[in-house]
Amino acid sequence: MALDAHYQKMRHLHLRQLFAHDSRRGERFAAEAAGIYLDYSKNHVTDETLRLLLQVAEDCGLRERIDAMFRGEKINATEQRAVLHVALRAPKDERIVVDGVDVVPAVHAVLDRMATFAQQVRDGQWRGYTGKRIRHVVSIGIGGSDLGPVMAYEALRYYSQRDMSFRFVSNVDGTDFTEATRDLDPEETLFIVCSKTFTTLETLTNAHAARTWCLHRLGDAQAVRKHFVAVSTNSEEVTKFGIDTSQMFGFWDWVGGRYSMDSAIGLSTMIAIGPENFRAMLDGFHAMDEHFRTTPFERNLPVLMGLLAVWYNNFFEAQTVAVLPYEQYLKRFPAYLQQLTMESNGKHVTLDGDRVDYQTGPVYWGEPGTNGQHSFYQLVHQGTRLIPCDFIGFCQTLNPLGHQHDLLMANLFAQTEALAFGKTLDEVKAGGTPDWLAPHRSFEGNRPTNTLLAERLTPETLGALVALYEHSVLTQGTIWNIDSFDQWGVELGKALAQRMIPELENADEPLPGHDSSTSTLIRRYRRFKAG
Ligand code: G6Q
Repeated sequence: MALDAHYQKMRHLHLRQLFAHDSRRGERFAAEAAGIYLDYSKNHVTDETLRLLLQVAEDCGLRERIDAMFRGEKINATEQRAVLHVALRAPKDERIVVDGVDVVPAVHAVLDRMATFAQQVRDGQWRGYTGKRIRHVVSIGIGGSDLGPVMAYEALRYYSQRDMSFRFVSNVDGTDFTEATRDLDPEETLFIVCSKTFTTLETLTNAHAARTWCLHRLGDAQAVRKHFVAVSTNSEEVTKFGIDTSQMFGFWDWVGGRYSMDSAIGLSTMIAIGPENFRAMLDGFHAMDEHFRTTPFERNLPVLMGLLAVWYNNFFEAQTVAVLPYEQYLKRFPAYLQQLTMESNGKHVTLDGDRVDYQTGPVYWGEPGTNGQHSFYQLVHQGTRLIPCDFIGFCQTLNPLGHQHDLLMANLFAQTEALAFGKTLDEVKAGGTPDWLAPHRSFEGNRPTNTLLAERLTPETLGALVALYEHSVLTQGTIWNIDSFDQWGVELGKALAQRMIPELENADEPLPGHDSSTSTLIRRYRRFKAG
């Protein structure tokens, strides 16, 4: 393949050479959309690389797949479902048809109901069972029904209603629920139980714990009506739990868990930042959707980022991608992206059911800057592995404090510069470092980075940023010919634990069929669990 031959040439080229060769490289290898500026010049690419990568995108049918997704076709083949998170942010006058039904009116009907409810909670019209104002919102969910809301709340905390507190409970570890609620007054607490299926062990267990906690204080089962709402696609299970469907906010099977933070799963976000800001976030998502759908691939941010990820993954054999936001509010963004990227593209079978003979999704990880600089950046700068990094920064801070924002951004720009250009042995020696120490103090550089720069962290920017990664994931998955929208590995975990629970709870021998390691561990756990 032409890209293989091209890679053989590129692998010997240093970023220093690429920049020396073209004084306008920094301006040329950049693109902008929906308020996000992407500088991808510090990557191992030339015009020829891009031409070849874009050709791969064409050959793999990326155009057709994008169009199929926006048309509501069932591109989640293994679950036979449409993939329509883009419909969640479609304006009212758009038409997106699934199985003969335009889904846009239903999306807006739910958004309107959410807005009414969110407003009632925010302004104190919705009161607890004893008449007290709701001051605390606890969202219970896990995976796709948790990571998005947590990330969005943290990211947009600046815009949140400050006289309310927002907590998130996900882990079945009782510590999570206990710590989240220990200082809360049940009379002032609203639980939002978020579960697409409403059968997930962790969420249902925590929801029952919440119910007990609430009723223990409020006494009357009627109180549930004032202190619990549900977000789900499964009205039957919601009713069984004891939440009236009039207090349920729905969504649809064409919204994947990890693509659902802008559906009703985002109810806690809407209560925190208000309906207007929530709609602004949806506008940001939509602006990036439109960019992705309509812009030629050579200027298309998600396509470019997706192709770069493929380039490093499949040619440079990079195993991971680091995401490094220089913005404290985005501290949970890497965790959110881990699910989005790794649950989507952690697949080893093609859409046709064959085992792949190439690498698919890389490991995503990261921490906010500048903290990471004082820990793992060492390996990024001087380790033996190639780790492409996405740096994310904003020109304006939401919290001006002296000149701290300049300090923050100086660090971001300096890191990407150092990673690309390094410091040669000669430069180090010229600075007076003795010969024996110079190898330790020199930096090869040539480490690739993307820089994403936006004006200011707003609900719109956050929406655009998330959509950017969502569509980059689709781009990568299309080239690898995998289903980015199923998650059979997660389903396996759900089934396995269910089978084992009784074995831990009763005193009999572990059931036959376990390996010797697992049965020994079960026996040991049972022996010591009573303390
Ligand atoms: C996401 C996954 C998974 C899911 C959770 C929670 O894409 O499917 O993370 O979101 O397992 O599932 P429920 O929302 O059904 O409780």
